[in-house]
Amino acid sequence: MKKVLTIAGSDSSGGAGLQADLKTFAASGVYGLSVVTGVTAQNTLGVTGVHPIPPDFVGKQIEAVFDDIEIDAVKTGMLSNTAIIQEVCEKLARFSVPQLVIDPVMVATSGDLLMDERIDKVLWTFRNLLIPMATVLTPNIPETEILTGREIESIDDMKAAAIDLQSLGARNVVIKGGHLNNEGVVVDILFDGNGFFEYSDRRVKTRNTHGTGCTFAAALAAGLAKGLTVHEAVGEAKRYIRVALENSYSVGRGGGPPNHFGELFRMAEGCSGKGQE
Ligand code: PXL
Repeated sequence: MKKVLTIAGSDSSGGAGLQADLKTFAASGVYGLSVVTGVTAQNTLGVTGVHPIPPDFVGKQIEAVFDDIEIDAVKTGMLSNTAIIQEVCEKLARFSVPQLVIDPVMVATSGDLLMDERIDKVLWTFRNLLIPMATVLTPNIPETEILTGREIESIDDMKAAAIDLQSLGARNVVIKGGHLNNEGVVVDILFDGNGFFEYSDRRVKTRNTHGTGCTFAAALAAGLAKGLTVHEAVGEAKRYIRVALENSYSVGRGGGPPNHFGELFRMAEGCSGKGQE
């Protein structure tokens, strides 16, 4: 069985972060491992606290995993400050990681900041240490705007930003277009350094989108671990997230998670089959 490690934060509401990653790995038929970078106190209404793990203990977890277990792919999520990012980069450089998906998480779906440092202070480390290690970098539009300083209002803007990000050293860049206001359609783009692929899909109408970014990146890492090409793994991750959104359900009073086992549990209680409004 392929083994995929997430290096991410805990979401107490279970829809995002490492909980989303581990559920996605299980649903994708790979063995999931987790290195915890921080703990969030949150529910479907918002984040009430972020408690980063001391960087050396993040490093200790990574060492413990790699000293014993052969890992086929790694996915990173919430890395809340410069010291944690530096520690993760240092350790990942030491152990050889065949496939590395970097989800440059900074802000939760609820709009709450997931860092305990100002974003402008961690930007250098993100751009110069972390991004150059990526097999695939998976920013959404707000993250792309922060990372590139560009305003993104069109697919052409997304493509220009993808070229910028790829020139920082990421081998492939997927920019997720969900935040762009395209009537009923979501277009994601992949730039592999040579050319662009566009993935166009109808928008699933649901407010249960908490953790979709984590889930997409985790599905992508699982696909790469299983030997899919980047292009195939992006397509497969998009299909997975669509089914998860179509079968999502509300677990609290705010936006719920996608249904990570959407394919298995289409009949889940409270599940409309089309994603709840
Ligand atoms: O979706 C971004 C994200 C990443 N990691 C953690 C989160 C969230 C969003 O809520 O809680 C731990």
